[in-house]
Parts: sequence; C-alpha cells; structure tokens
Amino acid sequence: MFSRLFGKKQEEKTQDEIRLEESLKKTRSGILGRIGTIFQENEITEELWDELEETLIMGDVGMATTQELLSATRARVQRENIKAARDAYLVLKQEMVKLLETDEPLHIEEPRILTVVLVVGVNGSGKTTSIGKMAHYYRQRGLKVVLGAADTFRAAAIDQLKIWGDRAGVDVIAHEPGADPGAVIFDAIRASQESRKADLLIVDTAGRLQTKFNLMKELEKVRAVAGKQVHKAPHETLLVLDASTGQNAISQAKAFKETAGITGLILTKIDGTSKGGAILNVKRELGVPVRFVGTGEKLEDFAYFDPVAFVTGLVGE
Ligand SMILES: Nc1nc2c(ncn2[C@@H]2O[C@H](COP(=O)(O)OP(=O)(O)OP(=O)(O)O)[C@@H](O)[C@H]2O)c(=O)[nH]1
Ligand SMILES: [Mg+2]
Repeated sequence: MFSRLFGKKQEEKTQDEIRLEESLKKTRSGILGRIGTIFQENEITEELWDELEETLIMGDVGMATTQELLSATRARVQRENIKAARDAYLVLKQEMVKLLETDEPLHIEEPRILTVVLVVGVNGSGKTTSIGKMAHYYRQRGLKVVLGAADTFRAAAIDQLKIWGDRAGVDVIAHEPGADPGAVIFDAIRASQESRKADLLIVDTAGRLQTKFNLMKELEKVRAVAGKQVHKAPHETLLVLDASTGQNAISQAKAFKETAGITGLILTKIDGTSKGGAILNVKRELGVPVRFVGTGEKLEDFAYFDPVAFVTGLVGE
C-alpha cells in the first residue's frame, strides 16, 4: 500500500507535500542524504546495516529510534525474503512513516459550530508566527478564522499577534497587556460565536511567566474557561516546537505535555536545520503526532504534516 504513496510524480503532489519536501533540503544535504547512497549497493550485507545504523545516529535520529527502525526493517526484509537493496530501502522508508503516522484525526475541520485551538510553547519557538500562518491556511480553505491574544504577559505579544492577524486578514480579539488570559479567551469565544460568526478560533498563549508553575496554572485556567463555553473545547492543543533545537525540544515538550493536555505538535524552522532527523523521535517520545510544520518565515510557509512527504524530504526519493 505504501509503495504506491512513495515515488509520486511531481505533478501529482499537493502544494503541502512539495513545500514539506523542499523545506528539508538542509537536512537531506547533510548526513541523512547518504542513506540513499548506502542502498545503491546491489546486495544487502552486514556492512550495509552497520553503515545505516551509523548514519541514522549521526543524523540525530537518536539511539532508541535508530535501533527500533533497524530491527523492524531487518525483520521485514528477512520475512519477505527481500534480496535487492533498493527494495530494502523502500521498507526502511515505510518503517520511518510508521514512526510518524497516526490514526487520530485532527479535530479542526470537523462539523461543529466553533472549533477552538489553543497554541502553546516556550517563548521564541514560533507560536505567534505559526498562528498567523495557520489562520491564512484555513482562511484559504474557506473557514472564517478569529485569533485570541491570550499571551498578555509580554507587552509586545499582543501587537505581534495583531500584525499577523493583519497579514492573514483575520480579526484579533485582545485586551490590554497584563489582563487576565481567562477573560481574553472568554471574550474571544463570545465574539467568535456572536458578532464574528467564526468557524475557527486560534488562541495565542504565554511562553513564559514568573514561574513554570504559574504558566501551567494559567494554561489550565484558559482551558477550563474554553471548556465551559464550548462543548469539548479546546478541540486541539498544539505545542509549538523549534525543530532546530533537536533533542532539547523534546525535553521542553515533556514538561508541557504533563499539564497542558497537548494533542499535537507544530514543528517550526525545519527549513533552517540540518537536524531534521530528530523529528523521527518526536512521536515515539511524546506520544502525540506532528500536525503542521513551519517551512520558512513567510505567511504561506506552512504545511500540513504528511509522513510520506516528510520521509521523502528527509532521505530522498
Ligand atoms: N526560518 C523560520 N523561522 C521561523 C519559523 N517560524 C518562526 N520563525 C521565526 O522565529 C522567531 C520567533 O517567532 P515567534 O512567532 O515570535 O515566536 P513565539 O513563540 O511567539 O515567541 P514569544 O511570543 O516570545 O513567546 C521569529 O523570528 C520568526 O520569524 C519557520 O518555520 N521558519
Ligand atoms: Mg509570540
């Protein structure tokens, strides 16, 4: 089934697939790009597996994930009696896809009166930028989008969100700096339902408060306010991670995951890193899927995460 998905002709690919593949140029031109060369050998030898192992580890894939990938690939090659290295390469890519794919649907484009998406993450990870891009993405797909400025801790944060709101052509509901974020989300939901008649509300939150404890308390409160006003809100809580920080991003994410009820990830800055291999660990370590990726600094540099396009971009066709 997968083999049909790999090797799509260029003209069959969606904009998102092309954007995702191309943004991984930096990673592919580094260590992981060598994987294709390893499998150009005719035969499958012990040296080939050793070389693959070394390349994955050097390519930031991480020890545990590397071992898991290797043993799953080798087991299938043996079971299916695969003899050609080219065919084993396809098995490897399929196993990479398995590490990233999910059965859980993204709860955004479902029929409901108002969808609420909370965006969380440490400061500088790319939350506000991603929210602007996501607003543009869904607006282009016909949804009426509103943004909520619940990062009231940093004075400039509200203005930054308003700038992105202007770029995307969507309304931003905000209070003064220092206001209660619970009150902001309350008003943002009411405005989305009443005057704006929006389909999708995306809420920016603080990346830092005086203490991590306060930050988590604040997120909990924002979630509770949303849940009281809209059935099952927030429908998605997306954690923004800067992909260029590799393994560090994962330890940060663990702290958020415990209290903030994360349902998915937005990986930013994959265009600027050679460490894209680390992304293969993310779902294994955090237990939540990647949903979107930031592929640059502009409004349209945003793509839906597709595991097949990602693996193609990571290691090549
Ligand atoms: N190259 C690249 N840069 C990005 C991407 N996403 C965000 N950035 C840059 O990362 C920097 C931080 O982005 P912000 O959106 O302000 O981050 P934030 O998480 O809202 O930060 P705080 O509001 O301080 O908590 C900006 O300079 C963005 O241009 C991306 O996908 N690719
Ligand atoms: Mg911000």
